[in-house]
Amino acid sequence: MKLYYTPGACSLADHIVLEWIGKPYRTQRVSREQRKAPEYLKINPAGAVPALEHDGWVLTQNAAILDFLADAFPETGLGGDGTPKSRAEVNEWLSFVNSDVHPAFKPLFGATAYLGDEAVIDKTKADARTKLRGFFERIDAQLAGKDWLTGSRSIADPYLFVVARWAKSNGVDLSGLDSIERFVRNMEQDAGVRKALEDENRG
Ligand SMILES: N[C@@H](CCC(=O)N[C@@H](CS)C(=O)NCC(=O)O)C(=O)O
Repeated sequence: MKLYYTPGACSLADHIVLEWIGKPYRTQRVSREQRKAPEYLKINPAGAVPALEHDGWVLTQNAAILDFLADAFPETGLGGDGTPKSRAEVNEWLSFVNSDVHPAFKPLFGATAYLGDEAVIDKTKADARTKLRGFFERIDAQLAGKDWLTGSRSIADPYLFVVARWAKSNGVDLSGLDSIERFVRNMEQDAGVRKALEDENRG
């Protein structure tokens, strides 16, 4: 398996999951510029990471890749305990992070620059931070008394780790959200997380 990633991007979630699975895999770093180059557009026409290559097959879309990894290695328990209910709960939180929380960062990552008016752009950023605070409050409530989003380690957790890091580096107020702070601290101590971060920092 080969993961195409950009350091610190949402592909870090897949990188951590590959570490947790513990089977051989390779990575290829893709810079912001390389993501839009013809060579990479053949891998992912969206010009985005992550992409996963496996036996000559290319899979894109983060949720699909994480689901694939969980289903291909059920012994890891990363897709739940094998019951439909548990699988659905994992997907519930994965979907929340992938399709609600992740896109809410877009104004903070420059998606509203086309507006060309600093005051209006700042307003879209402030609105994004408010919206994200609300999302993280829901996540904090879910994590109360738990180490993992669904109670046991799953593919949703490393994605949460990624967006919590983005929140910290983009001025989203996480004050008082103690369960998220604890979750991030625990993840930072995790051997697989540390290995993935070291690999991405090294390049
Ligand atoms: N819907 C895609 C979005 C992936 C995405 O937004 N990736 C970001 C990095 S976190 C990226 O590569 N953005 C570059 C771009 O979309 O131009 C997925 O879930 O895989």
